[in-house]
Amino acid sequence: MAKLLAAAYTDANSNNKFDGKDTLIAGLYDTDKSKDLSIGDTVTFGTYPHLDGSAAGKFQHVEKAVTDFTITSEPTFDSVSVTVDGGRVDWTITPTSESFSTINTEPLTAGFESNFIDFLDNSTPDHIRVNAKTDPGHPDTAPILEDADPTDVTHVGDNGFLDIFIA
Ligand SMILES: [Ca+2]
Ligand SMILES: [Ca+2]
Ligand SMILES: [Ca+2]
Ligand SMILES: [Ca+2]
Repeated sequence: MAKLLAAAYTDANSNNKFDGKDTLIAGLYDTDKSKDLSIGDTVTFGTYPHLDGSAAGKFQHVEKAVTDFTITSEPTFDSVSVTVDGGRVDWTITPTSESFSTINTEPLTAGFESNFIDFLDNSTPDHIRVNAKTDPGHPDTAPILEDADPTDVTHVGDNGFLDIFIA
């Protein structure tokens, strides 16, 4: 099994670790076994959640090869961004948020295909956006627009609908 380099997942068993009980949103795997992120690695798409962590839909593309990438590793911004056919996929951790995005880069339809943000500091309500783009992940649902209720005490801090792992 190729090494996992980054993952966005729903932490179904609430242990803050990606394991067999969890649901993969999208993972980045060291397919060429170079031991680091390189051209030739692979994005594996999975399913995406609602804000309450329940299943919302599925990315219809299963895998995409990495054709370019950017790694940013700073104390306040830890991010992996890869280019695949039809767009870009980003995993990001900051001291105040975790986020995952799939971004369509076709000239006529450019923009977020999906965007999931878990704010850890309660500065902004957690939110999910899924749009009807067909790349890079190809969501199988109608567009989704969910914002956590700022008064909902179950939606403060680090929530399990989205956790980000960066190796
Ligand atoms: Ca887990
Ligand atoms: Ca590699
Ligand atoms: Ca949160
Ligand atoms: Ca989280």
